[in-house]
Amino acid sequence: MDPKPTRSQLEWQQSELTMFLHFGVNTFTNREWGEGTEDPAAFNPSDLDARQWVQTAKDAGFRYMILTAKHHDGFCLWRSDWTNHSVKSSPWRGGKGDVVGELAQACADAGMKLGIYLSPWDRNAPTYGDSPAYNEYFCRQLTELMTRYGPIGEAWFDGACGEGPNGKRQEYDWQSYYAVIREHQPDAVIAICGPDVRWVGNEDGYARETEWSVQDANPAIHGVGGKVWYPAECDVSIRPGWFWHAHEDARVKTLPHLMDIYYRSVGRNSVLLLNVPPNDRGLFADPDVARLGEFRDAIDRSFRRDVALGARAGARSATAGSPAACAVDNHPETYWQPTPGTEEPWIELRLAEPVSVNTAMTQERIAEGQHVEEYRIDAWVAGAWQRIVSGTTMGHKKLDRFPAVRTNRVRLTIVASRDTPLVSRFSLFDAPAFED
Ligand code: FUL
Repeated sequence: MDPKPTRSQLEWQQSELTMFLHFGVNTFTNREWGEGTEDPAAFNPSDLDARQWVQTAKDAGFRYMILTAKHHDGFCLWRSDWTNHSVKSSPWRGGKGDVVGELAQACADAGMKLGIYLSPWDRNAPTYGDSPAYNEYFCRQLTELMTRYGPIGEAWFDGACGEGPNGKRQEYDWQSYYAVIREHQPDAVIAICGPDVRWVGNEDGYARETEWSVQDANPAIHGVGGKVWYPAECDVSIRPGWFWHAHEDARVKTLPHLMDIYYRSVGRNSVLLLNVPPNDRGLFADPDVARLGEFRDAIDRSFRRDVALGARAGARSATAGSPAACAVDNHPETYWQPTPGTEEPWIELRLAEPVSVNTAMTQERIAEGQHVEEYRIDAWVAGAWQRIVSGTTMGHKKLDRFPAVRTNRVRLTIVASRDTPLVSRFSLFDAPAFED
């Protein structure tokens, strides 16, 4: 079997950049994990404007925004019918406010996809630890979130639980949670403790050098064995903490750090989920907004000029209708396909004149699966081939940085592949360096 993405997984992977918003009582109590005993009156942002969040995210090129509708402390940012531990009991908007609703509206107006983080671990719910009763509570809350706010693009289930060995033990009924989402939001991807999107395994924003979207199924999550399409998501905060803290206004990650994260997440076949926490006014703080602007500008400057675009392209072998030129034509739908069975197929680009390059972008047509296991890139320098990249997986997007070379001939060789490789893009750039 050759697993392929669903339409929703494909759209999600192609979006590349997702924004995370950690916001709630912790924003006002200066904590990372609330205890569940906080007074809802603590939640009182003075100038909350979800349109500012969405506009900032959109300007920076993000396509999804995931809000912590409920974090571990159990406080709900929407008007749940099943608890009073929510915005209903806060002075914000006179107890009439709904943060999820305001964000949903701002997203709908801007063409942004909305995602929901709903923490399974709940330190406030009295039923937590009484497994069936809490599972029912969780499903009811999930149903509200999946039915009241229009289309939901992603549901995010955190695996964290800090109860410890003597704490409450809750058996989550994951399959019933998934059923609620599939029923009401069949196009949503279910992430982390979910079957559609996999946690990359760290909170630094870094994927591995070799990152397969094809994985062994987890029977508890997928209900089946064998291989499944299960792409990685890299979550990381723009600040040290997930929630806003005034003293971290001066500790927003530097541009070089963010660019390193970009290359090692988006550039390694993963989606980057970057957390930007609104402050106690209910706005993104100025340093974060400024950094996001620089981040967008840096990405644009890096990938503005693809020197391979439209280059004369030849191939060791190609199937009819899928010549090498399809990898350099700027059409994501077309691809170079070698004749099946060709050993170490390659494409070679001839540029009009020698240029300096230091970055390569390669992409597979993942709608048909992920196949490339090993590849290399060589450049013709001073009369000989010089190895500039040795890579493993490609997937949706692979970015490789290397010491600059001046060349007018570059060759991409697929050394090993699980099936016939379909290369939709081979691009070369002279990207600026970003260093602290
Ligand atoms: C973790 C949580 O415990 C953190 O507070 C944060 O929400 C992060 C994204 O996931 O598991």
